[in-house]
Amino acid sequence: MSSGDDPDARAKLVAAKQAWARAGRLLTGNPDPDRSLRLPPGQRLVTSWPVLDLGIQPHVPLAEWRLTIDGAVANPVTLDWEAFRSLPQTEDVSDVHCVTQWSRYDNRWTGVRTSVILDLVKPLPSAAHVILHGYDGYTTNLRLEHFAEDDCLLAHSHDGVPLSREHGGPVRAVIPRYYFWKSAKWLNRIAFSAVDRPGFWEVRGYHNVGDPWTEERYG
Ligand SMILES: Nc1nc2c(c(=O)[nH]1)N[C@H]1C(S)=C(S)[C@@H](COP(=O)(O)O)O[C@H]1N2
Ligand SMILES: [Mo]
Repeated sequence: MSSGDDPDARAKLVAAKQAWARAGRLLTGNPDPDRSLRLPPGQRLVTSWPVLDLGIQPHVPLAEWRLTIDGAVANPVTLDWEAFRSLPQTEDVSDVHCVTQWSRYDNRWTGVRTSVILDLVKPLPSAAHVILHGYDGYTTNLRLEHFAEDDCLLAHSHDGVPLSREHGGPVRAVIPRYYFWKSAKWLNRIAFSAVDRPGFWEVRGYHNVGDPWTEERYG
């Protein structure tokens, strides 16, 4: 569903998704707040891995890749690839749930747990929100406690293979308990904040939190 570098196609894609949000499309009205089902309401399982983004897929050579972590933290840092890879690495298997209705089970991600990042930068007591920024200009916002959950990773590999450019390599966020739009690709900045800053889709009608089991598709 990538719209390439065609700004017209890109505008149409964004408009179509905003219209879905306005119409409340895909809502089943049968929430599962206890997460008793593995497949959240209104989702269908796929085995492929669709590509979704704004149509800009930045190419970031490892030598040029940087991750800045700043804002309401005691110890802001900018990591290069070597510094990132020397942090403790973890593997975690989790499911992906995209708001456009597809879910994909058992994704084996490798990377750095967000808890490692929190230990490194030490968020100030005032920090309550986390804003993820991609190299394509995309942003998405999370509550700090959602970013901190133990299955959240800054991932560089999927099923043992380095993340492809289209799926957000060199590094993307993986926030499995929320819709996949929260999992920023081509990650280049993580900003901690006392105030919330709704991101690209959040200001265009998507829900601010995005819990798939309670169908928080649209805000
Ligand atoms: N930087 C960036 N991250 C992004 C996006 C984007 O446009 N830019 N799209 C989001 C959306 S809407 C989805 S569904 C997932 C898609 O990830 P995939 O292409 O690996 O399936 O990436 C999310 N992360
Ligand atoms: Mo999405």
